[in-house]
Amino acid sequence: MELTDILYDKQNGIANITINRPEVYNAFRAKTIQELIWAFRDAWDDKRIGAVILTGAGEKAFCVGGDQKEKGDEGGYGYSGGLGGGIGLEVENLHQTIRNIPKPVIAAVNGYAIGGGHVLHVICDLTIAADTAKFGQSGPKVGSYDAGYGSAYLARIVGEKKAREIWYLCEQYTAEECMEMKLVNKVVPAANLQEAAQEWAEKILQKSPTAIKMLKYSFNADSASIQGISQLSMGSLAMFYDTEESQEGKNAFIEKRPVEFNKFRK
Ligand code: S0N
Repeated sequence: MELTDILYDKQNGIANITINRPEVYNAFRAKTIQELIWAFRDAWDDKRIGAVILTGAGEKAFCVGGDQKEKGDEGGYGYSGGLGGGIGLEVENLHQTIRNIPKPVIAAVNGYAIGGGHVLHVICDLTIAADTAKFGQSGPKVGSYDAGYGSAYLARIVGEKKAREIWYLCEQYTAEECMEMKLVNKVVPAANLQEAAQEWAEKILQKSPTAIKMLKYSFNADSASIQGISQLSMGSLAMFYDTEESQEGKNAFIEKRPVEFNKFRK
């Protein structure tokens, strides 16, 4: 596959995947998601690989979710391949691939992890954050939501009350605050982030691959039912994206103006 939206390399048993769209804070479009799925599957299939590191290019952002500028007037992200539950992005497939790859995935969060970008780090097995990183959900501000892993699995990590706060208020949280709520595993100075992620990946590589694989399956089993919730979420999102309410959120963000949601209250 010709890679335009991500960087991918494999060294010493570690696969490094970097979302490479820094001009839009590493927001993803349909092609980005396809490339990410391809890279995770390649790492899955490669016997030499024992761990994967996911990060973002530049210093500003890990990933800020769906690229609002690529969303079509009809609401969806425009990818017409028929995959992705109708939203135009195979996000649900990507989430499932990160969950199912039988090798730990470490998110190295180098800046903003917002919206669908935040969901990506939530799904990864481990998160190491730069001390400059910022975390949060923004869907309700821009007429969107992830009512699958982004909410249900998040609640398992931070608890129901905190997960509701994160989604209802759409505020941003520092790396230290995320450490307190157990949403990240470790906070390091920004300059040491990639080195810290490599160190943890190397430690994993010293362990029994079968034991690690079975542990990942076991951790996944308890939350496996969320996959069905995730499919429902993406299916409903496809319908929501076609509404005036959702489009008002997207348009206000692109036009850099205050959003006007009040008229949609029923
Ligand atoms: C990240 C934020 C907080 C940064 O703010 P700051 O520092 O003030 O910079 P800005 O000037 O706002 O941004 C810098 C440049 O980057 C562009 N940009 C930022 N985010 C996006 C984006 N998502 N899409 C396209 N471009 C983006 C800005 O436009 C700006 O470029 P210029 O100057 O050229 O205009 C702030 O930017 C922010 O809040 N961004 C929006 C984040 C966002 O709303 N993301 C999507 C949220 N969606 C959800 O939460 C839905 C849930 C979900 O998980 C999902 C599920 C399925 C499918 C898709 C999604 C999905 O993520 O949409």
